[in-house]
Amino acid sequence: MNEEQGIRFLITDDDSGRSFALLSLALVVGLAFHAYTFNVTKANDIANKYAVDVYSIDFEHYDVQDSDSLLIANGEVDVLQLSREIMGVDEGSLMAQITFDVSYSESSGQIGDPCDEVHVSIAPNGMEADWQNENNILSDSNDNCDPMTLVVYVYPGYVGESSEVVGNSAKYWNDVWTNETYGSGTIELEISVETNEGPTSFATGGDDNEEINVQWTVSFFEVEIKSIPS
Ligand SMILES: [Ca+2]
Ligand SMILES: [Ca+2]
Repeated sequence: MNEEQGIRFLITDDDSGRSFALLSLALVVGLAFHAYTFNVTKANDIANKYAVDVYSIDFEHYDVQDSDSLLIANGEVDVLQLSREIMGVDEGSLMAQITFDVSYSESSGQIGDPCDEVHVSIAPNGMEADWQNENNILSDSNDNCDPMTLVVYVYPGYVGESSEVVGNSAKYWNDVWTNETYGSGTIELEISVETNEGPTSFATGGDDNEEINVQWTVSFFEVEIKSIPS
């Protein structure tokens, strides 16, 4: 007896009224069970599907700092290079930002010798950095001995503030914040000097160079990513 025959048998049974009622009851119970299992098991599936993990992202930052002094002749250009290797930091160090503080004063020692003109610039290449960042300061010039500061943001999106993120995996967020590519390569600071001679320069051999001091500060960070229990 197949299912169809079974149903027909029940319906066409002598006591068809009661059998039909039993069949209807069976169908109702079956549907109710189906609805129950759907609602309970599917609700869990749906909840799991849309449950999102929350992660805390914490940064710790440290600076590496040093300075150089360059004597640059009139009309000459000198280049200061900086890289992880030159700084002596680990290849995997995560670099956030580089700052060059450039300062000078007339170093000829001649009375009345005015400040020279100094131009500093960073070419947006050589190092993998956030060159499109609008807060970068890539060039400046002065002829009044005022200090100048150039800044390059290296790791895109890094502001150094702890945050909580929703979704994805711990590995995903770890990959986002441990990309060692940023900061790889060598950054070059170009410095050029045009001297302005003083009134007594002709008698003392002239003002044919300038001493430029560059202090560089490189900010690095470490990241810790933790899953926040829901
Ligand atoms: Ca001068
Ligand atoms: Ca000078």
